[in-house]
Amino acid sequence: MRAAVTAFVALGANLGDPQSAVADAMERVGAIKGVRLVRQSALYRTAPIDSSGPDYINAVVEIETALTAPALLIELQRIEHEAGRLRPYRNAPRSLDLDLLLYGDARISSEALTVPHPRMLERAFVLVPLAGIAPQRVTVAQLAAVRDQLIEAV
Ligand code: A4P
Ligand code: MG
Repeated sequence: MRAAVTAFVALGANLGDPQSAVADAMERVGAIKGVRLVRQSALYRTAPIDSSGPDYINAVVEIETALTAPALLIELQRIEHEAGRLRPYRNAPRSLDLDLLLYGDARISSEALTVPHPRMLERAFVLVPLAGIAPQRVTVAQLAAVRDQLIEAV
């Protein structure tokens, strides 16, 4: 069996009942075969960034996984699909968005997958929950750079 890799997944939703959608998705991520849920952040209410509609609920989970990054992405997309995710246009309001933030120390740049997630450093809705569960992964300067974005723990 492959050695387990530590990875971080960001969760976001702003349609329907986003709090339940994110809480439920955390459980579903932990239930993927080949994934162990190590830590889950608090849930945060955040103002939409480059997006429209109601406030988002965001969170981050740390996992250990025996899956490759592409295999993990497929599982995350299956969970999005099961949550009723539609993709009418980029950054549309969504019932559930799951993004792979970090996969060990891997740098991946394929058509389907870019890791580390290219926009994670611009976003308080990623950095604040990530800092809550893995403070060594986020610097004070990175947090300072997004401090104007509205975010509050639920
Ligand atoms: N893809 C490439 N790299 C990755 C990765 N590391 N993780 C590809 C996940 N997917 C990755 O994603 C489009 C394609 O990105 C996928 O087919 C996959 O192969 P998508 O989820 O279908 O589309 P999207 O959500 O519109 O794009 P994306 O890139 O997830 O959007 P962003 O940039 O993440 O922004 N404001 C608040 N407050 N909270 C939010 O959660 N989210 C967004 C989404 C915008 N504003 C937000 C929030
Ligand atoms: Mg996405």
